[in-house]
Order: sequence, then C-alpha cells, then structure tokens
Amino acid sequence: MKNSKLTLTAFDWVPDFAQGHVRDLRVRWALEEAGFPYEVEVMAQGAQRAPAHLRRQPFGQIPTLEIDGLSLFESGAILWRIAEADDALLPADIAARSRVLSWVFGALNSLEPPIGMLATLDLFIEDKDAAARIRPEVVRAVQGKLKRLAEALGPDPHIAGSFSVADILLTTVLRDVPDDLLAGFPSLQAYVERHTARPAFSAALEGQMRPFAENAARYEKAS
Ligand SMILES: N[C@@H](CCC(=O)N[C@@H](CS)C(=O)NCC(=O)O)C(=O)O
Repeated sequence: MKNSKLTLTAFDWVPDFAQGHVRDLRVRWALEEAGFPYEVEVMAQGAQRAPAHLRRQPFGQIPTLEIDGLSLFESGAILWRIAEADDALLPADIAARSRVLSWVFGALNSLEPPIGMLATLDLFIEDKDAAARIRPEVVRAVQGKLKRLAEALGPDPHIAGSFSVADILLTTVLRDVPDDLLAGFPSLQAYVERHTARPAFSAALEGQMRPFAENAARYEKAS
C-alpha cells in the first residue's frame, strides 16, 4: 500500500464540538502510523449526500478511502484494510491477530454505540427534558462497558499485546466519553493519554483541524 494512490475523504469544516473527533481522524492516524502517503479530498458540508458520494458511501457519510481506484467505506473496514498492509498495526501470529480483530469489533460494536448514544443525547436531542430522563440509564450503560474494558486492559499498555489497530479504534472511541465519566477510570484515562501522545496521532489531528480553521469564516458568514 506504500506505493498505492490513497485518497481519503474528510470535511472542510464541522462545528466546534466535532472538531478533532470526526472519523477520518482514525484513518489518518492509521495511515500516519503505517507511513503510507495519502491525499485528502476535502468535502463541503452537504456534499456527503450528493449522488457521486453516495455511490462510494451509501449512508452519505465520511470517511471513505480510495486505494488505487477501489473505494472502501466504514472506518473499521478501512482501518482493517490498512492494518493488513502493515506489520506495525497487526501482528502476524494468528492468535494475536484474532485478538486484535475481536477488539476492533469490541470498540465499534460494544463500546461506540452507548458512547455515541450519550453524545447524541448531549449534543443533538432538542427535547432536553426527554434527554435528561434517558441520560442516567445511558450513563450506566457506558460505565458498565468502561468497567469491563478497564478490567480487560488491566496493567497492560495496549489492549491486545503490542500496539495495534485495535488501540487506534479504542482510543478514538474513548476520546468521545465525557471527561467527568472517563475520570472514573484512571487506567483508561492513562490509556488515552498514552496513545494520543504518539506522533502519528498528532499528525492526524493536525491534518483534520487544518481545513477547519481555513474555512470557518465562510461557514460562520453563511449561518
Ligand atoms: N459507521 C461509520 C460512521 C461514519 C460517520 O458517522 N460519519 C460522520 C462523521 S464522524 C458523518 O459523516 N456525518 C455527517 C452526516 O451523517 O451527514 C464509520 O465508522 O465510518
């Protein structure tokens, strides 16, 4: 993949609360870790629902990654494809590899849904009374999952042996947990700090943020 033409889709701007949290970040991070050069197709808000984009992402979302003309969607699938091409993100040993795969799905299927639900309640639901009624139940669900994750991690620095694509996914998912909730799990807080201290993460974050600053004035004028 080092010699492939890679094109990632990302937004040219998102509201403040989403900046640094858009899912192209995890793809950028994996590509930066692997050292695969890539281009970014920066899309205007709304362009994700244009027919041309729906042909590559049926849900009208980002990210997508085109690899030598072959387009992939779903951040988990994209990360797995990148990881398959790089020993640093996926161990060769079948048992270790299977463990990483389980944690990839664990991050996306078991942790991200309740964490995403909490974000939906806090940021998107207009009926604040309804959101407040449901919130404690969702907080309990998130805490339950975090408790199990902390137990599974134990004193280890990474979730599945050495650093892998599973750590990229888990870290990006945990970054969406409200600070006060994550503070109840010091080992997970340290896990996020450890992984976001990696230079590849900083490069990914910087890459996502750059167009937001450049385009902010245009969006603010339009609103
Ligand atoms: N399951 C998808 C979720 C993608 C997703 O939620 N993308 C958001 C940005 S993080 C998006 O494009 N939102 C704009 C929209 O839905 O119109 C994945 O992991 O790739």
